[in-house]
Amino acid sequence: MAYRIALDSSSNVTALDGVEFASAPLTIITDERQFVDNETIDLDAMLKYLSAYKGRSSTSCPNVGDWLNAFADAEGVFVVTITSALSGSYSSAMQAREVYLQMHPDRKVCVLDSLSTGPEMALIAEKLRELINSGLGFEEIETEIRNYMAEHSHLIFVLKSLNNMARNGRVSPIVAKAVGLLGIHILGEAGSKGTLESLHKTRGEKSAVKLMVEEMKKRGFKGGKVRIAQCQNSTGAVAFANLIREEFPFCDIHVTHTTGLCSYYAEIGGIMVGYESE
Ligand code: X90
Repeated sequence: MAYRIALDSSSNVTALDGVEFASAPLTIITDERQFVDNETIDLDAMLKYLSAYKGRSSTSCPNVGDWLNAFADAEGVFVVTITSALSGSYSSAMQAREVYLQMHPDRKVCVLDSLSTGPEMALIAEKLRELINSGLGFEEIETEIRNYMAEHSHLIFVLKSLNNMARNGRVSPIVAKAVGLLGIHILGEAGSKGTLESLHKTRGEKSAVKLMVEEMKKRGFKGGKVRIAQCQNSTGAVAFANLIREEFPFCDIHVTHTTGLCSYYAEIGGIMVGYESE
């Protein structure tokens, strides 16, 4: 059976070597413009436009058709979505699954709610690729990946602004109130129910990245894989990566940039980190 991996664009993953892969786009919407989070998006132009724009803005998840396009014609599809606690992407992928299985009753589609987003989804996709290429059957892969997601993959992040999260009601008013204060960084994680949980409010990025490493270790990080997505903050991301390497010199770390959806919500300066625990 030929397998395919489909992620929504909140993963920031635009290509995945060695396996069939597709991304289903989310969209960033203002009263005047729309930015579809696919390979055509001009991120610098979007961020520049948004920082000058004073009106309403929001986002929307992939629709059923977008997901069906991402499934293409595969015999077996593994789908990973952004947390269902904050987006309709999971529910839309489940509807696409129904349609797909009606058209092709002999095929298989497994839709996984990441209860997270960004670089944790990238880790899940990499693990799926490893499982697929090791020749396991569909159900075995599903069991293994659910275990990986429940026990070993995590998301932690530091953000300089939560304006767009607050504006769209995706974060509690208590958390939202703490931001906007000059120089305050919010350190948070994807909680077990798939919502944003705030861990620390701290002044200055240096202390924020240090705290991030400490929190990772508290959660069982012992030098496993680390995937970083930054929004116009490669300096901060590299400083954080170097801090990890001081303690874990052989750690497998990759730094990329956020694409449209995560750039909109993590905002300029944001650093998102997917990591593995033992
Ligand atoms: O369906 C939609 O319109 C998408 C809504 C997405 C809302 C959340 C995006 C979060 C992006 C911000 C930091 C990480 C928060 C993680 C919480 C689990 C990145």
